Amino acid sequence: MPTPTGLSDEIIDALRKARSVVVLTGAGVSAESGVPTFRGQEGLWRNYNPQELATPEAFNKDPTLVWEWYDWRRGLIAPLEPNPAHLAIAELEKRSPSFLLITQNIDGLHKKGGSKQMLELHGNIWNVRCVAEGNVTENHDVPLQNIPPMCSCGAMLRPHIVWFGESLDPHILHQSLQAIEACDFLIVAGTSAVVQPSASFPIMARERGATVLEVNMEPTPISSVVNSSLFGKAGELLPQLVASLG
Ligand code: BJW
Repeated sequence: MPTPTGLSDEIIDALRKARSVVVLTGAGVSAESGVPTFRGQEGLWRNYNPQELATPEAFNKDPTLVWEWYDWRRGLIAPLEPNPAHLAIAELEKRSPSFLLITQNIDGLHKKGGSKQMLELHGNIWNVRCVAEGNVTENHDVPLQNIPPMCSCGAMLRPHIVWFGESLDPHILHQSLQAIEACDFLIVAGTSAVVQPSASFPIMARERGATVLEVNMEPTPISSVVNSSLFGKAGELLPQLVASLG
């Protein structure tokens, strides 16, 4: 397998020697599996901008509309399989003395691809939460039997997903920050790096002295911060990167 163009021996060596590796992923890592990216054109549903639907205000105003959007997305995602990017990340986990995957993705494909040490920063599309009691359960119905789905207590269920303006799970955020502060190599793959707080993770890791490598189709706001950027498909570059470790 060829070494990715633009990847220096120094970066490969730093990854080989790293004691603690963190990978931060975004929607671009699932794009080659067929999951529409959040900000790409193919993610549009009935001409709604996802940023208008992924808010507590949108859900409070029209839970049926928001659930119809999620029902559509669950139907899209259900038959999809992990791609070589997911598999390369799972392989890197096996080779690293200490490893954490922090994903912004809600599609569950990393787990399907074999990743184990993993935090889902923005939740999971297959989990639902009771709006009254707050308890989280798995729901794999495709399509949903009722929209909106209801809890046995009589209250409505909502997707267990972090929407704009909502706080991340403090425990997951704390664990993520600890790993970012302790890592010596961070790979940031397939994210536009505009959503906080995860957009700050590469900056924090750089400030702590970690080597930061970006993998994306195009430059992002963090391209000027990282040690190196590889531009191309994550499903091609990440397997090449892992293979180059020998
Ligand atoms: C490929 C590829 C291939 C394609 N190979 N690459 C500080 C300043 C300003 C604002 C804020 C701030 N702190 C908080 C905020 C507000 C807000 C925020 O960040 N807004 C910004 C947009 C400005 N953040 C929040 O509200 C967060 N909450 C929070 O911080 O609470 C405290 C607080 C609140 C308010 C104010 C201050 C503090 C919560 C954020 C939750 C985000 N949730 C979402 C929606 C989930 C719903 C759902 O999906 O159903 O999560 S937003 C959406 O963006 C989704 C994603 O996980 C997330 C990141 O997107 P991602 O993954 O980067 O995808 P894309 O589509 O943007 O990019 C894809 C990339 O892949 C592109 O770069 C392509 O080039 C690339 N690509 N194919 C490699 N094959």
